[in-house]
Amino acid sequence: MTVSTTFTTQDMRAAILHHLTYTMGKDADHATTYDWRMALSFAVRDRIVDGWFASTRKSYEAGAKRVYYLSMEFLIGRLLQDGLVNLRLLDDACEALTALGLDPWQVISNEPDAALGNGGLGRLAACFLESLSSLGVPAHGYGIRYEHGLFRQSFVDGRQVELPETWLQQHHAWEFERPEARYRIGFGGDARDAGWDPAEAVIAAAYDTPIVGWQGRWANTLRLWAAKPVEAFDLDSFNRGDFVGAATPEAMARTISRVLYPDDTTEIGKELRLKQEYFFTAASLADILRRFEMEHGDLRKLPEKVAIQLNDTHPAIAGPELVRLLHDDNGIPFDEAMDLARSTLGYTNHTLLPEALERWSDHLFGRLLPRHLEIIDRIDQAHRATYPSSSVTIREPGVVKMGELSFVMAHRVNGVSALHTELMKSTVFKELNALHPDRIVNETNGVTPRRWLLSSNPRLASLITERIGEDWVGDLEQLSRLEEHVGDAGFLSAYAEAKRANKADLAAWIEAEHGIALDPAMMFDVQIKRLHEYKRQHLNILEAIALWQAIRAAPDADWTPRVKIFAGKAAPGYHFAKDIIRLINDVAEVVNADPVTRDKLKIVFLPNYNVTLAERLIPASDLSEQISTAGKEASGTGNMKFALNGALTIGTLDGANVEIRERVGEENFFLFGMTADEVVARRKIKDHAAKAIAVDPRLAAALAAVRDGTFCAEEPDRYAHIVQNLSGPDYFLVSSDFTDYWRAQREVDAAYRDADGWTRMAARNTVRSGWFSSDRTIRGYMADVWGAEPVI
Ligand code: NBG
Repeated sequence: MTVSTTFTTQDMRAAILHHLTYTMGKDADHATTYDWRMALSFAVRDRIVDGWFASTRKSYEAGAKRVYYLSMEFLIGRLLQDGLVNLRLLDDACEALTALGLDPWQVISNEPDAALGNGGLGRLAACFLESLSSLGVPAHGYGIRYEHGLFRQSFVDGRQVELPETWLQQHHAWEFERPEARYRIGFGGDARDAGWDPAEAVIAAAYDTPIVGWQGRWANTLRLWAAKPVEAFDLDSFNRGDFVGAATPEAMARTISRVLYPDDTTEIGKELRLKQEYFFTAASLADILRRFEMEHGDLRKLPEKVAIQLNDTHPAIAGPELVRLLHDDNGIPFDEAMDLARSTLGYTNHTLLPEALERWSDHLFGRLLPRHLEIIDRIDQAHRATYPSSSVTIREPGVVKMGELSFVMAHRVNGVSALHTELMKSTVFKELNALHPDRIVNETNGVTPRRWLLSSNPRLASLITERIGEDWVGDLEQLSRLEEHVGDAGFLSAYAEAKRANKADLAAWIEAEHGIALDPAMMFDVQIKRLHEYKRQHLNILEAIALWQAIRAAPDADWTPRVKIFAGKAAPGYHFAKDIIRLINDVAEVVNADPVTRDKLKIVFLPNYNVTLAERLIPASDLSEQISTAGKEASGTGNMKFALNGALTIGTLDGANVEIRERVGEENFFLFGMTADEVVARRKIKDHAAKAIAVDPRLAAALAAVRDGTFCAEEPDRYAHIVQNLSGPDYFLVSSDFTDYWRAQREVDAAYRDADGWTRMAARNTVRSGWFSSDRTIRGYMADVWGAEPVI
């Protein structure tokens, strides 16, 4: 079923022109870039569809176990280049477009970046779908077709401004609407003995996007649900002249799939959010059971044929909903229904931050989902009856705890890095782990090498292929075969040249888009991720301020020129994080204008961070900032992308940094800061921040500059609260880790001055990062959680 290799540039050209004419209804003389991009997308999509059907047929023929990945977020980014790369049609497409007189990259980059996620959790889901397809595992992703993805970020006077994101304003080339796949999803009303009469309902309507794997050998489906009204339109109201009233049902229903909640660590306790969660989970389960019954019939075989993974607690309602479907709707005894549901479900925890473990008021919960609340109480009672000495509860007076619910209703619970999994066992799920010692497993995150190396870093990818052939694309651990080349001067200089060229491209792009000139010889020091106090962008900017002050004090010393590049969004309601963005922008303005330091230190905050920008930045980075307070970053996946692309990490022993360091070698990693245990101990020391500041004059001076308005003369007090925080409570221990961070940064400077030594370290990062492929992660889930097998 491999995609035919006989598809040529000629065929591609004909296919593009065909779709331009008959799908877009344009002739070549009047076509816009959008028309050409859509025509190309349809031409590529055609190539995917045959393999997609074949995969579906094979899954049915094999009667294979299917994996269902339920996630509120799929941060898929652009799909055209992905499709071209995985089908190996990129060269043909570029040649065909060039022959048609077009700039291929202009056409390919016309695609909007589908931002149906906030950050790592959503991007992980997208990498997993691609790996599931590359491995040939029958799988579906299920999520929400948000009309508006994550907000578009711009800066006004250095401040973050949020604008609506409009990816669906243009037709989405990759999706197929499925009018036959519609489910009625109820809310509210009354629970009655083993039943439920919802008071209102909406329709969940399916839209399918094929996700093609490496070499087009397999394609799975991402099914996203849009909410629609049961009755499209209230004609009575309209005829009475009440036009607004007539449109109300539609507007109310649509609200459910209108926007992605712009927060990835704290939950907004909103009714709408709970509705979104139930909406997509219930639609997905109904769809899963429909497919299962068609194929296998006997619901008691569900766990043999179906594995459902809950991506964080957002779909946690799947536990009680599945019990409801099995028991209320299909008459299976309650306890058996509970066991069947548990054997089918797995739960992935992505954070230990207490504010992110969802809790709902039982009042709200009972109002929206009265029958589910009853079921949850029965689950809770059953668990307590089995473990009478335990104090674990799912429901407490006033609240329903989704973390506990997910744990109790899943046969496997996993963390996303070794450290995170151990912390889960010893903190949030300590008691549950003692009751169910085999339930928690670790599945360290990974990233797909197709997008994050082959497609986004073609220079490095070709160098690797030149040396070891191209099997590494489907088996990333083969990168270790490059180990012997790391001693080879020819390889190293080609490696350095690829990085240099990537940096030159990025510099040219930044100059063209943002008018900031960067010298590619400077070290590109990059921190890109959501803004959060635990991720400590403020530690990074404080170090930049201290460095600026040090350079000013001794301008002729032997400084290592560097540019600090930041990108990332803050949740709109997270004021402290937004102030950190503004501080970085303010500092950048002053530092970049300083003639004394200009050639040695630059600071750039690129707006509107998204997957596409990450693909641009990571291949061009020298230094990867992974500086979270130890114990707080569950895993990280950006850290893996950087290491794979030959950026050295400066980082704490947090999340997957620990495993990255173990694999790339401690001599190829700049470690600093307290460990997770030391963090806990340090917090107990009275005045820990003040004590740290008292012994480090650099930190004191940097904070003083922030405090006295050096970066905001027009409003000197603008950042007083930040300084106050870092001098007082400093929960994330920025001040206490500063001194060691400064030390590690100066080691980075020294290492970078030895260009050959640096390249060797960078190359070792690439060569030893093969384990961080999401193919490896998926194999882990298959073996430890799903019991699923590939079908190719
Ligand atoms: C995030 C963690 C990251 C981790 C990703 C993917 C949430 C709730 N968690 O450290 O913060 O890499 O999940 O596992 O978004």
